[in-house]
Amino acid sequence: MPNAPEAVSLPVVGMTCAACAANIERALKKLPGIGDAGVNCATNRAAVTFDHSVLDVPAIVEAIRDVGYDVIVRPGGHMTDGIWPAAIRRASSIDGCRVL
Ligand SMILES: [Cu+2]
Repeated sequence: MPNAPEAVSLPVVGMTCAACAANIERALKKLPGIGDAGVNCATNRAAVTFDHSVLDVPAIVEAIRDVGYDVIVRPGGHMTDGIWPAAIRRASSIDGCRVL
């Protein structure tokens, strides 16, 4: 019996335009165990469904970091809006796409 797919919505930092979102989406869809990946650069969210027996959240975060962006993950796995301002300031040092 296959495992039910797990869904996460990760806060991504460093995206500046739709091409950034498309880059991340493409990288995520290459991962084994990915059901679907939708990245929204306006909300800075990556919504991913995946098979937990094949893939886990750290591997997803790693894939996003591999293409040059970052994900806000707090120890314990919970993410809150309160940590956004500092994270967004830090994101300005990430070499993302600046061309619009
Ligand atoms: Cu971009």
